[in-house]
Amino acid sequence: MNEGRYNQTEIERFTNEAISDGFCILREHFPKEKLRMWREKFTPLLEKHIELEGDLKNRGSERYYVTLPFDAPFADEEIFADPDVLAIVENLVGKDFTMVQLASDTPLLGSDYQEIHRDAPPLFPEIENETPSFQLAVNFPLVDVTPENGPFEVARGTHSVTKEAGLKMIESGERPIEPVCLSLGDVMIRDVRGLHRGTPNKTDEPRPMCVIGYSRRWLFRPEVSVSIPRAVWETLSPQSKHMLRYNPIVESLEDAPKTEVYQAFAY
Ligand SMILES: O=C(O)CCC(=O)C(=O)O
Repeated sequence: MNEGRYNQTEIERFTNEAISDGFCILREHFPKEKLRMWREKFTPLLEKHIELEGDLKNRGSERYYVTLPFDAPFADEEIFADPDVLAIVENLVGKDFTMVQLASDTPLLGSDYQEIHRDAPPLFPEIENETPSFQLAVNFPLVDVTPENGPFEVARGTHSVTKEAGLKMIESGERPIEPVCLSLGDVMIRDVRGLHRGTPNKTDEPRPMCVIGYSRRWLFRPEVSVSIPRAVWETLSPQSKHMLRYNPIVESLEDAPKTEVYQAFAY
């Protein structure tokens, strides 16, 4: 039973919005103070990542994908097991869904427009129909997202048609690609097939956007995972353990992969 901010009717409304548009937004949902603290802890992680990544830059120039360590402050059930978010996630991808990813996307000054893409290949490329949702991204920024600092752009309804059909809808103007300006605390739940792109950050400040991935119970995504330190695992609720059940448990985060394994990201 959902014990969040929203009642069942409101949860159904968000769910229906995500089914028709490919995404829904819960405004002012996560506590700003907590996210400011995340930003403070994230800054040195980003700096270290940039140093290690060198010339790879697989997300485009001055744009970085950084996995967040599953430890304080990021391994926070108030965020990844938020009751409203999980109620909508379950409506969209079914019971026994799994959490497979906790990471961030950050464009810096010098970043550019990405190619319009999806984050997952079609489940059944041999047919011209799309299925209901099977992979979701829950996004929330660590700063206010403005037209200047590189808003994520997405075209409504393109998750439920083939990529080719979606691109035509964008080209004809039937489904324009629109910037999504989220404020600190806002949360977007999206089907990763919605056609989207990153845009240039024209400011001096990084624009970190967190991403939590949730999948249908049968979907295996070897390109992402959450390395869970045993000591953190022991503190988790039964619900969180169930959701995280396919992820590796490590003795220490030192045993987690040092370089990002999620390299192919655009389909
Ligand atoms: O964070 C963004 O602005 C979009 C990034 C993105 O779509 C990606 O790197 O796949």
